[in-house]
Amino acid sequence: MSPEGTAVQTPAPAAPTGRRGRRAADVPALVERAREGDARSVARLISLVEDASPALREVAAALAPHTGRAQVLGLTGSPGVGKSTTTTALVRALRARELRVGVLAVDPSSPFSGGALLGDRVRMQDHAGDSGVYIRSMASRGHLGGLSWATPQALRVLDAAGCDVVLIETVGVGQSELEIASLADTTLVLVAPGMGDGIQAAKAGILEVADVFVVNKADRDGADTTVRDLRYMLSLGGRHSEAGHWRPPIVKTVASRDADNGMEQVLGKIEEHRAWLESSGEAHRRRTERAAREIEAIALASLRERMGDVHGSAALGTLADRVVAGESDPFTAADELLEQL
Ligand SMILES: Nc1nc2c(ncn2[C@@H]2O[C@H](COP(=O)(O)OP(=O)(O)O)[C@@H](O)[C@H]2O)c(=O)[nH]1
Ligand SMILES: [Mg+2]
Repeated sequence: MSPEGTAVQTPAPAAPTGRRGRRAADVPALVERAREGDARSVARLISLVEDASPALREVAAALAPHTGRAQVLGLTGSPGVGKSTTTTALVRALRARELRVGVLAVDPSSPFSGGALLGDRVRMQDHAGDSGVYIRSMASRGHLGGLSWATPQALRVLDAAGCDVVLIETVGVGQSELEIASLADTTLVLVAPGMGDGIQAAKAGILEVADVFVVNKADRDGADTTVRDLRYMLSLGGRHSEAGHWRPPIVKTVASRDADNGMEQVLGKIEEHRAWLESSGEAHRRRTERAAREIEAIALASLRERMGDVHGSAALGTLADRVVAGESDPFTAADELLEQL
């Protein structure tokens, strides 16, 4: 893997739709090189899936036999809690264990929002010269969270490329934390003292998605109060209190420190969670659920595309006219539309 190839730190393309007008890809060769660790091929494959290029199906089929090995870790939490800093620190800790690591940074805010995204990218550059790390910023393409389409495919690329661990960073806003939880084997929810996160977490249903709570910025006042708040909320019940269920541990970290920053403890809890996932059968359940969601998202996108065709041929318009005229009802019309597909 060459250093320039490792700088997979391509900014999100501004255009909302795919096709970069490149020559057709030699997919089998790209997959072969990606599996040998060529970062440029990994980057190219991610671009192909991200752009929903015509080669997408061929890429997906070529990757399939080589996937299912990577451990997927999701990091979510409010802006500013330290997700990018923690991601960087975890990458360092995982690299110290000689594991190959992939990072997908998904920022649902526009690439034009500047500051935060740029900051993320600069910090991530810490690892840009390291040949065992792939880092990729994902565009969110406008739709909420942006995870449902391209991220699972990018994940497959990194998995097939031999990453032992893939970290997905996403801002915890509504839908996206649910999406990340469905993608990840283990979801880390980050909170920080003094951000009102405790209350926020309860509101946003973050308690339900957290496998491990990380109270970052533990060098600041109020970290113990935050831990106590979280512990109290966990004691109130929810799925975690059922017998045999995983109880999310709470770990304090100072991600911005180079040493003694809590990352070893975080990795320890992730390992415990992984063991629980395997022994409880939950690992298989989550992976099946993940595949089902992927299939569903692709099927829905395909359905919508075909409805567009119907729209083009005016069939949808005709049905709509009949509903407006009271000659049909929307349910009957929808059945008719589906039959025509
Ligand atoms: N004091 C302190 N600051 C931190 C810590 N972790 C991150 N930060 C700072 O918090 C700010 C936001 O961090 P960032 O990782 O970009 O947060 P993100 O928006 O969640 O990705 C940055 O200025 C970091 O340097 C920490 O443990 N302690
Ligand atoms: Mg960030």
